[in-house]
Amino acid sequence: MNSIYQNIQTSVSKGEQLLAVLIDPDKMEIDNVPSFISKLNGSKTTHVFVGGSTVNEKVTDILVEEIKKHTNTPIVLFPGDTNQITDKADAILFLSLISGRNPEYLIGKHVKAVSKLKDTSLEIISTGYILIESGKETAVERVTRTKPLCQDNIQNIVDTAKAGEFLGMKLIYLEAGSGALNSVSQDIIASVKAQVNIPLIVGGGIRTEKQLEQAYADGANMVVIGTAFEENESFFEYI
Ligand code: 1GP
Repeated sequence: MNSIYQNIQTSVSKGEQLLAVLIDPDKMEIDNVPSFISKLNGSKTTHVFVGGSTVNEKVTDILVEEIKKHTNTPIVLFPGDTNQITDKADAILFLSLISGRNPEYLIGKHVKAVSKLKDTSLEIISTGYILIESGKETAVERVTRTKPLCQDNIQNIVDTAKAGEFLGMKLIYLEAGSGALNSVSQDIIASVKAQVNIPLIVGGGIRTEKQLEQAYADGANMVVIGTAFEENESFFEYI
């Protein structure tokens, strides 16, 4: 069976556009999962991401189990902390917050995760996670106690992404933060795409079909959307 990462690489080589719908366990009622996932199944969603900044123990496990009952779409953990690791998902983004300088989010949490991960069959996908300033303080900034990179210093963002690639990371994720006022700019996406040779994920503050199409046109291989679906499930009809 092809791995999720290999499938992403194949899609990228064919120029296919990938869409991940982010489900935050803190915001999704279990009873709402069947109807939400049935809309997701009828859309062009390619991946389900599950994760949040602050989620209580076991909640992710129960949610992923329920989602799995209703879809064959790959479920990828996008964890804010080690308590969101569950074997019921298919893969995990092993995120290192390379925009920040908090050792806990660069390597500390990862060491703590190993005892959990070694008992799972999760596919582990090393991901360089880059938080970019977006007009207001986001949960990622608050929880990780790191500062996002300035939108104006594009060279610094490109160099950070390139350093992630040189470190052997498999994906770069440009993150404006959930509910961001300003999504990652066109210049940033295009500049990173031009310099980096691994698949590029972009998320945060993307709320319209036009923004989604623009992000692909600028070079995003995968776009992540959470808030727009949380606020209005009929957004599935437009994608
Ligand atoms: C957040 O990039 C994701 O980590 C999605 O952001 O909720 O703003 O779509 P939104």
